Amino acid sequence: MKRYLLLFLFFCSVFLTGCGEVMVSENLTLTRANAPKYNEQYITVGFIQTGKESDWRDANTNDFLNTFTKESGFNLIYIDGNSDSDRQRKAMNDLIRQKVDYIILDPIVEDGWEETLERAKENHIPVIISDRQVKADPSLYTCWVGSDFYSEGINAVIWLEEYLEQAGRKDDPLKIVILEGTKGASAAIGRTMGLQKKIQEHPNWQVVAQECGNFTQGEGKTVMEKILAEHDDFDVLISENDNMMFGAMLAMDQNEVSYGVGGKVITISFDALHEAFEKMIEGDLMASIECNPLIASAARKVIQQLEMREPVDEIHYIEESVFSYENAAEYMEERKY
Ligand code: GZL
Repeated sequence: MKRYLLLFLFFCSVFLTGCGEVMVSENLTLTRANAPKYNEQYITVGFIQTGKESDWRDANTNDFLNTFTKESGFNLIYIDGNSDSDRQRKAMNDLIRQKVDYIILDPIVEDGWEETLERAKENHIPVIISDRQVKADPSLYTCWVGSDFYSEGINAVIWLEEYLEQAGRKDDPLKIVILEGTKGASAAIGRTMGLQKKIQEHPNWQVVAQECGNFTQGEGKTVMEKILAEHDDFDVLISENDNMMFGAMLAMDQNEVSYGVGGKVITISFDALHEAFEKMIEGDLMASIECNPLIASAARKVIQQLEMREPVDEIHYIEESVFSYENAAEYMEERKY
């Protein structure tokens, strides 16, 4: 009973300001009746991040660090997975041994999580999957919070179809290059499936190269240099995140391949970072499909529901849009990452 009274007081004293910051009145911090084994005052959350592979990832990490604060009643243990799945699994086992209250996992790749998730369940530690997904029995984790990657891929091609229609090029044959994200990552799997589903609706469109750039700018440049050595004539470049596109642009500059508005190659990427907005306003990038990294408040809401013993949905999609060189300037000011 004390637990609910304390949580009730917490919610009464807590109000949302601005984009979701949570202010707690000075004289009350979140205190729990049967508090975890250490740090009596706070809900202890272990957050296992993929790494630092992209600007999107940095924005996602910062969002968690700024959301799960001591002021809002949380003790956050942040773990950088360093782009290494084995390191992520080891970290999860450590958090289980520490008997944290909750684990939030952003899995680099979908495979290899059954055993660790089973161990968390055996130790009664709820696991929230954030951003990327796992290939595991859904009963082993509480829920998933993230983006609909398949729809992102579909929406990229819908934008391309609309652009070509307006340009009077609806029936043009097209040669398409695709830079894929990390192999096995649900963001890459979903986007690629969505892209392929829509591209195959156009018999005169051909994917002439499809290479993995691992979501990083450096590999985007390296892979694009290799593609340019083999293909000097293609019409569309679709990159599964902005950072790989930025690297590919450097490679196209070095090879004097024109791109963007008025250029030879139509450029489309995913994430919609601040730098992508700058490049869309310049006309170098023609469209970026938003993938919203600001997921932490949705994950915190799930934990607060669990604390109140409320039912929790299994899937939580984050709202997202499509931006282009035509509307980037209009939205630039309000962007948060
Ligand atoms: C998508 C996320 C992807 C981003 C990349 O939700 O997992 O990983 O699109 C990031 O920028 O590296």
